[in-house]
Amino acid sequence: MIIESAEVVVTSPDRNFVTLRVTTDDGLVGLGDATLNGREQSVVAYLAEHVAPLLVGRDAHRIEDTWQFLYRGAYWRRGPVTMAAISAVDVALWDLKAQAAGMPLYQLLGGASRSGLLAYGHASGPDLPSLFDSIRRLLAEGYRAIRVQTSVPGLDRIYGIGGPVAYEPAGRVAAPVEEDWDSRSYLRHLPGVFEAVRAEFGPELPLLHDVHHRLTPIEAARLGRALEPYDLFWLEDCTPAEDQEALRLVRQHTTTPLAIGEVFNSVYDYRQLIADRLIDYVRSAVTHTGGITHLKRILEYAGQYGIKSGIHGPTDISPVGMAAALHLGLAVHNFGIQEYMKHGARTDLVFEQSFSFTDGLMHPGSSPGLGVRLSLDEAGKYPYQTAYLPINRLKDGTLHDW
Ligand code: KDG
Ligand code: MG
Repeated sequence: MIIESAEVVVTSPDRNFVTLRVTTDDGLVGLGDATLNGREQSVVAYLAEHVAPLLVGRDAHRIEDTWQFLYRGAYWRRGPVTMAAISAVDVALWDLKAQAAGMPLYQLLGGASRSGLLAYGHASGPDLPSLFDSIRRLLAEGYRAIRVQTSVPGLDRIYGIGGPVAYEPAGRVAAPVEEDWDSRSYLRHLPGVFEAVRAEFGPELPLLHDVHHRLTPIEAARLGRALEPYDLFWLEDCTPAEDQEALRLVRQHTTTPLAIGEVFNSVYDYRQLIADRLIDYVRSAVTHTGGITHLKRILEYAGQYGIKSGIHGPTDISPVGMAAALHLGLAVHNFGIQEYMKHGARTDLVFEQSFSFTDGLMHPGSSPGLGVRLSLDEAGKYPYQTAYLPINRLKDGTLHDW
């Protein structure tokens, strides 16, 4: 199974996606998701200029060797752009190998460890009535676990809050939108929101919350403790993720489970967090952490410490990346939960998918490989559009984590 071509396809049906399309001499096509939200073109260039020419003529079966070749061979190891590019190659090769074997990919990863993957959806609203409506809509769609985000009185625009429909992380804008932040207002407001949600929806529903890296360690510790009565499934990204030591301080003060890692791209980002049991869930995306090969290693390492998966799955993970997450999640022993934000109708026409969402559980399907096909005709209708994630400023204009 020799690689004949590796082509990068950029399309923007409902948002930007970058897909690597690897074709072999036996006529198989493997797909990998290389989308890096708001920095898409950097991965396009990395793949097209530096990686695709090296893939042509290689044996597509040699997944581990290709991974090491791209990781070690670059000299400049790790980093989001490099690791997103390696992820795309890795997932495309797994897709090809499983297609060649005539099996859904999870079979090559050890087979199914469960019959379905518990998925959580995103509820949000500017006030309690609209937040409750958003939660009810997700429950009606079948979700059995819900992330709860809400506006904060006194702050005009904050990240991750949708209107009647789900929010989209990046705007199609020429420059980042500036949003507002004030940690004291947020810390005062949030516990009351969870108290109201528990009072309305009862004690059983798993509830999650994402802080988006916005608190100092001691503020995060205080929040974790204040939310303990509401029994969160997890508190995500409570402090800036690059500071692993910060989680130790949070951990000393609260038993609220902690999740982190959507901005990580290597096992080295997790080493202290896992070995010292400072977190409960690994939030990496297959698409940003070196693909199935590397995220599987991270999860196996985490599993030794009782830490589970919580693979990243917002809309900037394409259906290709989502399928990869589902195959891996179905196979690993220490699955925790899968994030699932549905894509728009145009995206579903560009990417034909075999994965399903039924009664709150996801399944990658039984098609050979990843089970996703890319329609070049549909993709060609939607050229790249400049898009950026927002930035966050305090009231005095200081740039803040978001
Ligand atoms: O690209 C950034 C988004 O994927 C991210 O902000 C979404 O925090 C997020 C989440 O947990 O899904
Ligand atoms: Mg997050």
